[in-house]
Amino acid sequence: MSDDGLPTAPAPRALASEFLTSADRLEACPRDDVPEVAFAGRSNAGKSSTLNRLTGRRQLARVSKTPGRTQLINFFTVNEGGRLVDLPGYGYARAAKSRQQAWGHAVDEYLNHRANLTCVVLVMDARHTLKPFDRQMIDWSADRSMPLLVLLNKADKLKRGERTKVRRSVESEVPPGTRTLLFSATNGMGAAEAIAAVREQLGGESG
Ligand SMILES: Nc1nc2c(ncn2[C@@H]2O[C@H](COP(=O)(O)OP(=O)(O)OP(=O)(O)O)[C@@H](O)[C@H]2O)c(=O)[nH]1
Ligand SMILES: [Mg+2]
Repeated sequence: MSDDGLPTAPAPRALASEFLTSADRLEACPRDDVPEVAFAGRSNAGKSSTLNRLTGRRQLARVSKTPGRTQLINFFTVNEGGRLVDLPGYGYARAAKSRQQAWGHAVDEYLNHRANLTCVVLVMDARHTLKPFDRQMIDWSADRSMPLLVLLNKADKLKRGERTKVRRSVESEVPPGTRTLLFSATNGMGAAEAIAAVREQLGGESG
């Protein structure tokens, strides 16, 4: 029950998932026979943490304080159907240039040629304004009419007033109708909405 005596909507179930495989290039990806929702974003924005939150598994995807943790494209099978895909972060400055380019190439290929990609979840650090990579992803999605979900992660680090400001500012820069959520992989803010949105993209019931 909520404060006003009305029954509260039940929190949606997490997207129970298992690790499937990793790939370092498009040809090494598993068969493209089920829908995939991919998590993209700058290095250290919290893509892997977000995936863990949405799956209800603390250590499904590897998380690290050091940017550049995720170096391969990681696939997770969602038990109720479809896959979640953890992409290496963009802009990990400390990796050797050649390796940076190799990862970037794999991500580009994945995004541009993966036939079963149904939605991109752009994970951003809510404390930073839109960076060039974020703008590129937003434009790229709009050009292809690819559904985009923007998660303003680490919102637990912002005061309430700052959160509202960030959300409005990002909303003014994304195409109308783009879902933009304040989110925290750490404390679960926005997780219910994000789970519902991802489930819907994977072809399941959003409720
Ligand atoms: N306070 C706070 N910290 C977070 C949140 N999400 C992630 N972090 C922290 O941010 C750091 C990076 O998290 P990751 O999930 O590894 O980030 P990533 O985007 O997968 O990073 P790469 O794999 O390097 O691209 C870790 O220290 C996390 O604990 C959040 O919602 N709030
Ligand atoms: Mg990661």
